[in-house]
Amino acid sequence: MSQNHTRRDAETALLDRMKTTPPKRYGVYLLNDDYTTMNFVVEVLTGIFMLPKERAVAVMLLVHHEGRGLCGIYTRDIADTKQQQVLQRARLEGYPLQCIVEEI
Ligand code: TYC
Repeated sequence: MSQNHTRRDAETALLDRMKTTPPKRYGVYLLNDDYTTMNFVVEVLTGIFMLPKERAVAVMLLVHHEGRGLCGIYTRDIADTKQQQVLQRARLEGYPLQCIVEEI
């Protein structure tokens, strides 16, 4: 019984915190390299980050010229999933494309 109480108290405290504390946000970035094709990067940006074609081309060119570029901002789990999707798709196609997650 007292164990149940303790667990319930902990759950209530967690729910209270979730109500009042916004989740941390994480940016997912693509990094430039010399081998991944521009077309593949645009496909990643439209297919995984759901950017419209024109924005995907703009982000791809930003990465190409500046070395890195922000693809989207998410909670931790979604950012990590997007990163894994990018890396898996790139490796399947034989590209060295790199993708990183950083807390904003
Ligand atoms: N630099 C690559 C090329 O000239 C294109 C590229 C853009 C690669 C963005 C990776 O994240 C990247 N083919």
